[in-house]
Amino acid sequence: WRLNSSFVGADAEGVNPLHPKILITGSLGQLGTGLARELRQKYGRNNVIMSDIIKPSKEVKESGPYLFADILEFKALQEMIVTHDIDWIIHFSALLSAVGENNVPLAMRVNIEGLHNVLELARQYRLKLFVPSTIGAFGPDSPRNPTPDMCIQRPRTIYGVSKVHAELMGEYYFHKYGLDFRSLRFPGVISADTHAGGGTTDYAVAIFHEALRTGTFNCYLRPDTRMPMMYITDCLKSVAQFMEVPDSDMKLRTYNVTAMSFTPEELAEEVKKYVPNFTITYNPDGRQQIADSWPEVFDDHNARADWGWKHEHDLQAMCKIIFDAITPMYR
Ligand code: AKB
Repeated sequence: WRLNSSFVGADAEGVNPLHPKILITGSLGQLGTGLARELRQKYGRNNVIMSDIIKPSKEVKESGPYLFADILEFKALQEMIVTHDIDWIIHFSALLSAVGENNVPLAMRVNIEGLHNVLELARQYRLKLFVPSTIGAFGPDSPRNPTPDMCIQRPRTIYGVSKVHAELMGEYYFHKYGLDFRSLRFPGVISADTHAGGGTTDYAVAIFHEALRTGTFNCYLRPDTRMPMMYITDCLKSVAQFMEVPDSDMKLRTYNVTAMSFTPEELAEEVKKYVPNFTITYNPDGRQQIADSWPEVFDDHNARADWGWKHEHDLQAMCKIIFDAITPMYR
């Protein structure tokens, strides 16, 4: 990434606070399509541009603007920001925990170099920047139950290290340059219609379709592995809400948010209510070690107190919504 000093001081005059123009990077991952839908409802279809390096489906193409954007190409991103008059970046491009461990050099490029590019562009063009963080930003030395916003963060995955780096860099840019950097630390996010892809919490996404398709599920974690989780609708709502929080209400730039905590065993019990003959087996692999270093219960009381964060779905409500939605697909 390169600094282009001629743009330092460029400002975002003319930003319409009611209709900001938003660029979502890595938008074909688990969260991008849903967030684009939510933000387009609020700010207008053409004000939210989805981007990624993969070919979009017909539905994505028809839903609103979509552009090719490689997070590693500074100039191309710069051109996109100028041409499309971008006010906010939602930076979703990242390799998740398990897949990152399998390709550390790529994770460093995407998660660290990519972040440097958007940080610098956000500074130069005075954009509001959201970068998700994660329970993976904590490690074996952090308190695990509960894990507060402020505590030791010494993660042991490249994903976690890159997210701590993002938190620190974003906060540094906020203090040094006044960049409007915002970050939420998400737990495992559970969705039924989008794939997670490469995470440690993904068993809780895969289990629903597997249960209906085969009646069984082979879990890569031990039955008692407790991790914080959240239904995707709550997650997307937290981002949309957080982007609008006035500066004066934000005591932190990076907040924990969560909804529930459960183990594979507890989730399997819930699944059995909808798939009575369901059976689960446990074959822990390398992801167990990652999960064992992560929070079991997340403390998000600061988000609740400072800007009114409130989840809607607990384990029971989430399972009902998911099974109601996907069971007809298997009849
Ligand atoms: C992962 O498991 O890597 C992600 C996360 C918790 O950030 N879902």
